[in-house]
Amino acid sequence: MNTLWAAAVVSCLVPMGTVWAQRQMALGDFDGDRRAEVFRPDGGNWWLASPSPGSWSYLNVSAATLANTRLADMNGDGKLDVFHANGTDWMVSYGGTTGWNFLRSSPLTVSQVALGDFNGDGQADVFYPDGANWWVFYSGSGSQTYLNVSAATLANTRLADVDGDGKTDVFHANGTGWMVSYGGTTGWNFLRSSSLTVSQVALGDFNGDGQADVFYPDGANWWLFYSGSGSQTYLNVSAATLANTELADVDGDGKTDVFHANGTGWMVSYGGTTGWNFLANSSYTF
Ligand SMILES: [Ca+2]
Ligand SMILES: [Ca+2]
Ligand SMILES: [Ca+2]
Ligand SMILES: [Ca+2]
Repeated sequence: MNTLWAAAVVSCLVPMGTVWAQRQMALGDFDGDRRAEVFRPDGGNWWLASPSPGSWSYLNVSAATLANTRLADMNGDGKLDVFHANGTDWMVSYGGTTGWNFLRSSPLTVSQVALGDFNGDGQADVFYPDGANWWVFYSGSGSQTYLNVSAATLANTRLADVDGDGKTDVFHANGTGWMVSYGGTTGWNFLRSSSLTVSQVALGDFNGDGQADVFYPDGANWWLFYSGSGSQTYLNVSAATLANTELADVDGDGKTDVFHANGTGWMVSYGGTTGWNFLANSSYTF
């Protein structure tokens, strides 16, 4: 597996849905050094900061915000790109530094789609579940292609590489169990019984084996379900929740870290197992 782009794709796909849309900043690897940067659109410009020391650098001029963009590696160069849907067209800014490049016309907005690499070519594809079937637009520019028949939507799924083959899988929680469709093309494969829904968990590769694990912060402790099928395993003691954290590889070792912003500073728990490591003084939060 090409871990470079896989890490980039995974790191940006974890946060989805309304929480993501309301966020003011997001983490991802924009320069291809495997370490995540902090991306912040302010409605007029895009800004980028290393988690430490956290000082902002100008990236681009654009009114696009997290509400109408998604971060993914669209051209497979190992650097995150900014995907944008305006209601009539899809477009991309490579590395967040170029102007808009046209991908295709589409009335679909970012709230209706999610990005993942379903064919494993390193380029993120656009996933669109319409309530009856799943569709994919390869590399964001391809024609609408049938992927599978399923009523599962973005509200009860998450995209991640659960089996570590380099292709994005569809993780699904229905209130009683977790299941996965490998590459989005297979039927449901049972992972484990769980009452936890996708809004309570986030996916990341905490042990660096290439398989996404399920992270569950309950307000007092962090728990992990390795590869989505393992037993509930204690990870750390922390009151930090999904609302004030984001999963990203901050130090570039291939293992997902927990980045936390508390209103006065940024900190990180490496692999989710260490105590907080101070990164920067910053009032910027999610
Ligand atoms: Ca980086
Ligand atoms: Ca790229
Ligand atoms: Ca692809
Ligand atoms: Ca996979």
